[in-house]
Amino acid sequence: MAGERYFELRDRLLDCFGRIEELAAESGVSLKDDPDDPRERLVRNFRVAALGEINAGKSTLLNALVGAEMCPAGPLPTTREFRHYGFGPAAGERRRGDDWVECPRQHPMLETIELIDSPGTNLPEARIRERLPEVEQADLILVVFPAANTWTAATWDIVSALSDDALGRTALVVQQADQKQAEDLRVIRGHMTDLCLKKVGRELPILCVAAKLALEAKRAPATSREGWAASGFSAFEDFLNDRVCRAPEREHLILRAAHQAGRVLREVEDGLDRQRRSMDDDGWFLSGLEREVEKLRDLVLEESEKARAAAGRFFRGEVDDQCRALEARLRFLPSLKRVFFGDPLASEIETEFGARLQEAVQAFARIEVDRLMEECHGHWDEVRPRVVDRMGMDPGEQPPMDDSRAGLIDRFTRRLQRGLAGVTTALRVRARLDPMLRRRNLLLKVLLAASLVVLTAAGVCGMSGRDGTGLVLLAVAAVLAVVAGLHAWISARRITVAFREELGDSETTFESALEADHAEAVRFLFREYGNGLIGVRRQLADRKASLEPRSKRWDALFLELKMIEQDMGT
Ligand SMILES: Nc1nc2c(ncn2[C@@H]2O[C@H](COP(=O)(O)OP(=O)(O)OP(=O)(O)O)[C@@H](O)[C@H]2O)c(=O)[nH]1
Ligand SMILES: [Mg+2]
Repeated sequence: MAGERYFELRDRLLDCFGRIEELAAESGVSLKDDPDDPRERLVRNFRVAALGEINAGKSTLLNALVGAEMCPAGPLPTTREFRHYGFGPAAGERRRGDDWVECPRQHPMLETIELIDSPGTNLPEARIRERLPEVEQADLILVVFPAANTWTAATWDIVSALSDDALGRTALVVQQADQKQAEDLRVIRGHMTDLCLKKVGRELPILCVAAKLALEAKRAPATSREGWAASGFSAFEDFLNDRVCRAPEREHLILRAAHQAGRVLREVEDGLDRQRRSMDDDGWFLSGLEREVEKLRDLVLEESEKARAAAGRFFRGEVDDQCRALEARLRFLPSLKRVFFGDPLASEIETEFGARLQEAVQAFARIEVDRLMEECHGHWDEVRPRVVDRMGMDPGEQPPMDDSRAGLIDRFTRRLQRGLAGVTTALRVRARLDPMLRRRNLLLKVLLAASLVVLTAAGVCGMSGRDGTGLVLLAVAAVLAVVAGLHAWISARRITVAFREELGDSETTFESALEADHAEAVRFLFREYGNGLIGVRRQLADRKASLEPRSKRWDALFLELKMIEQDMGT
């Protein structure tokens, strides 16, 4: 098929160019607008127009090209309007004005070469000149003369009317050459060349063909070998092929399109390079932010001594409360009851103290989490606009800590309470209280028992009439009871003071036991906070990963374009 190689190259180039643009769009590379995109004209099919007098054989010539009876032809004036044959379903035929018909046909040749048939130049109603600007757009204008009459004035007038530019794309065809001898044709050529020089001042290519024979040969190739040879159509098709492949304007267009594709490809390369660099920079920027978070965490850890001092205050408060509770329970009457029915006070105080410390730690955790979250929010408010501004990604309005505030407090508390178990054991509340209480109870018991024994003896003396002895013993019993009361009061104070002192000394034990767990809890909270940036890192990694296949596509397109350029040069 005429121009097959050219159209194959053109289609490869257009396809490659399209994919280069797709890659540019996907890579976010904005391309400069080219108001003079050669592809608009390149994508247009090659157009061949036939002009000439009635019965010159225009329609038969075009039919011979496609090898089918596509254009109506006959001995009477047949073509009465311009008929433009392009590729498409025949049902799409439609008129454009009263002298132009668009005639789509499913013939494969029309996919690349379109044909324009015209009414005879000497047909009275034909408005050839009016349509001439449109016909001049064709890539090849064939002016057809019947071999029997190559000097029809109407047709030569049209040749004279063609623009200089269009003349560069014009050839004269002597049709029905089978009706003339070779010698006659030689003379005819000579006359036509002279006439051409006279009319337009330049020589135009002249081709002699017998299209009817060529058409018959194409339709029945086996039986018409001689007819094909006599038709001179091979030379005509070679000429057409050469025109399609070497038409200077088309050659120029395809070259420009190839250059433009190369330019766009370079722009894409620059764009991908820029993106790669900017992603590396973004990576550094993120590392900077992560270091900031670490610094903030270390600052918080440095200041945690203050926070632990606050925890110490909590501890002191609890010790005071517990001492007051202890003192109240060591009063004389409650003590009396415990002397005779057993004394679980030490274990009660230990359990209560443990529970109060748990509560204290929880309150401390609440305050700490609030303080740390406030720090994190403050930092996030400052970091977020920087990330949006720099990377065009929004890391979210809130620092995306996995847990809610309640969850964080719970985890923080649990971590601190791990250390608290050790503290409670180290404080040995029960072990400290127990011996003191036991000593006190023993003395109380002895004093009260002695008082009771003496009281009983006083009663016996009274009953046996020894009133003097009875009274003395009664006094002794009273003294013993008073001593027991005094002992209860004094020992209660002493135990409370000793208890307070011993627990007070444990404040540092409490603080240092919290130290490691508190630091770990702070680190854990900041790890959660720092995870907010992991989402941004992940997005950055995805972006980076998407560059890899694009770079590979770029390489493939580069090679493809080079091969097209090489094929264009051969
Ligand atoms: N002998 C011979 N006759 C031909 C040849 N080509 C066309 N004819 C005949 O010439 C007549 C006119 O052919 P068309 O192709 O219809 O001519 P046309 O220029 O399209 O004519 P209009 O459409 O009327 O303007 C037909 O009867 C064809 O059979 C040829 O190569 N040799
Ligand atoms: Mg015709």
